[in-house]
Amino acid sequence: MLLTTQLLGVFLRVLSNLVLNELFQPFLILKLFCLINALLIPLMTTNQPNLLLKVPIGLLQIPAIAKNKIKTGSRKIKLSLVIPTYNERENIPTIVHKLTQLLNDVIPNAYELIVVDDNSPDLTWEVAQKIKPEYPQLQVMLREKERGLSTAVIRGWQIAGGEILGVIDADLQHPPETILKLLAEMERGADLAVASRHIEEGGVSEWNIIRRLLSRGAQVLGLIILPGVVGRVSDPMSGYFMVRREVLAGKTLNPKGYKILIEVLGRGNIRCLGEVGYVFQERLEGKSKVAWKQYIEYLQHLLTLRLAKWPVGRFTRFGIVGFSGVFVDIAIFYLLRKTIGLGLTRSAVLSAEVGIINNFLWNDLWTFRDISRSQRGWPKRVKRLLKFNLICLTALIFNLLIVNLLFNLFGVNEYLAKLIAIATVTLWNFWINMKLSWRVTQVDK
Ligand SMILES: Nc1nc2c(ncn2[C@@H]2O[C@H](COP(=O)(O)OP(=O)(O)O)[C@@H](O)[C@H]2O)c(=O)[nH]1
Ligand SMILES: [Mg+2]
Repeated sequence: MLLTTQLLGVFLRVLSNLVLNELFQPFLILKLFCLINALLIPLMTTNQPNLLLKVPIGLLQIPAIAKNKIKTGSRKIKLSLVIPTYNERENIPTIVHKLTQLLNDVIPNAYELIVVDDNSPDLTWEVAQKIKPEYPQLQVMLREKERGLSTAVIRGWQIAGGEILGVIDADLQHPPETILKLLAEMERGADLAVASRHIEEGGVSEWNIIRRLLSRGAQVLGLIILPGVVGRVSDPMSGYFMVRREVLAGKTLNPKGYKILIEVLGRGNIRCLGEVGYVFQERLEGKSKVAWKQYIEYLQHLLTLRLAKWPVGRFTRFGIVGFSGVFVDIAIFYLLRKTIGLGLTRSAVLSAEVGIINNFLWNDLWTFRDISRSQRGWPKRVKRLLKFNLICLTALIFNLLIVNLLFNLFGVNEYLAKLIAIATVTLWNFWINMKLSWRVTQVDK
């Protein structure tokens, strides 16, 4: 396509030159020479074996249609496998060799290996460049301005030509043979195929108890903060997987640290999942780059994804409605006490109930209107009101418990204790009501 446009451009320019030539005959040959050069030089350079891939800049977004079709010409790429590297000069020739052997058997010419190196001090990228003539499927990207495993993988995917995007560590801790099983899962229709240490045929080689605990601890933490994401696969910490381009296309990714799979699970439209077992091998060459920083980044990453999934608009409306309820409650309390002269407890109970009904109506008409509209009819509305009432009652009990606990047991200032209780109870109220009173699964079809 680009070639056609370029040729058309040249044709038009030549044509205009010919017209101009009527006036400037002596320059024609020189101009033609320059134009042919302008066309040929970029074509020649993209075919140069020692050319590094251009590092994409800007947002971490995967295009829906592969951008590097020019490079690969008519060759259709099925799999683009990124190999992120940092100080892996001893490992890179072996992993490239093994992967090439395996993939040449099943999808010759229909795959590419993309090494993304973050300017390793041991010059891994240079080693990869040197072996390129032996491996026509190999390409190398050298990043000098960015650092980090997850972003390296995405930068590689951004320029990839395949419909399936994959990642594998360079250090041979991910057995290359498993790549074929992953590919088979994708060919069976999976949107995401993950190599897992925690299913049959999976495991870790010689991990000590601390390392096992840290790995499992990270998984449990993920399950607490992001159950709907982390709980979808048995090994959410895996860095060895394949994903279909279309499930990520157009999404803005924002991973921190090492756990790219969590980002893919959290932001991708993944319906069909496949898992294959593998044993995480010991490193023979080079060193792991994992440090405490990666654990902090992991926690940050989980929280960022949690926030991105939080229904901010709905929660804001719920908060505003809750605030309006306070005024209704106080106004009714005042009326009952001053004008009717009702007793304190009765006034408090009645006014609280009016406040609850006020909140219910606004939430039903505004906060959750999309859901209540599809669950019409008074019986359903009354059911929602009863649930809402019940949840508010549990919230009141919680409120009392928290204030007492903070004030009496931990000696927290009573107003601060009350504020903490209100914040906690509002969150609880919102969440439980969303899950029970205005449940999306009850929507009438
Ligand atoms: N491009 C890039 N690759 C990295 C970075 N950190 C680690 N890697 C690569 O990611 C893979 C896994 O890293 P490693 O330190 O072995 O993690 P571990 O196996 O969990 O200990 C290896 O291929 C590393 O070379 C980084 O900052 N940038
Ligand atoms: Mg490793």
